[in-house]
Amino acid sequence: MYRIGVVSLFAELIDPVARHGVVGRACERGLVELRHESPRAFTTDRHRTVDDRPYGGGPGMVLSYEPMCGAIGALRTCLPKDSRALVLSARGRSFNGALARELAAAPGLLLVAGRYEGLDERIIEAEALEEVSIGDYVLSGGELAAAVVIDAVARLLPGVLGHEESGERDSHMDGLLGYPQYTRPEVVDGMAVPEVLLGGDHDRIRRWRLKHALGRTWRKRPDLLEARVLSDEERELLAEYRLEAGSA
Ligand code: 9WO
Repeated sequence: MYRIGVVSLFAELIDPVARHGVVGRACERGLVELRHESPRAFTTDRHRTVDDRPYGGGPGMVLSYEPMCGAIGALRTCLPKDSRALVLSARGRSFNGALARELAAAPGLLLVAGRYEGLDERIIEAEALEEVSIGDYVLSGGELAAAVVIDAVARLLPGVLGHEESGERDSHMDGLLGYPQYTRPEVVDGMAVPEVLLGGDHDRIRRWRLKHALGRTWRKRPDLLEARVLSDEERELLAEYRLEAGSA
């Protein structure tokens, strides 16, 4: 079982991740366990205070050390040793497929989602949290970023994606953008499904899908192609795509 612990102020943004779709089914099947702790549960004052004004002045509030470290410590007791511990932050390491695979290979995962102006820096130091960003923008909090990481990592865990859900994706299409998908009706508003997909020639369909995955990647994310060694077949299919697109 892959154990995930999340510290945040808003469980209502995290819990739904464990109730729906691929992650929900993985939790039901006991492949993934998702636990949440709020720093509010680790406050000692009457008002259950979790934040305070920043030293040095400035706008907003900062999440305080003791409640956050209390929540982190409580989750660490439920997580395997050597679990990765991340704080979701716009200034962090970019989250991508490689990092998702690294996290999926760990024994467990602790995610800390901040709010307001952020966490007291000593939390990050004392808990040796790795800062991770899902993109160059500022959100209202780290919870939605945590949900993204949970979903991307859970899909990579053994047994989570069934054969049909993985769509029999050929592993060699990994690292490429997806190919076009179609479903019924065969013709709608004068637009027909490509005839190759209507037949039963599986190798012809595979080649068509690979060609369009390569072509789309070339158009929209050429950087992904640069990072990839193309097979002879892939080079030939991409050349064919570019010829048809008039950009050879
Ligand atoms: C709040 C704020 C208020 C007034 C002026 C500037 C301000 N900056 C912030 C801010 O950055 N708050 C962060 C909210 C504190 C940490 C949690 N939050 C967060 C995480 N926003 N965006 C992310 C995030 C996480 C992962 N990947 C991209 C963005």
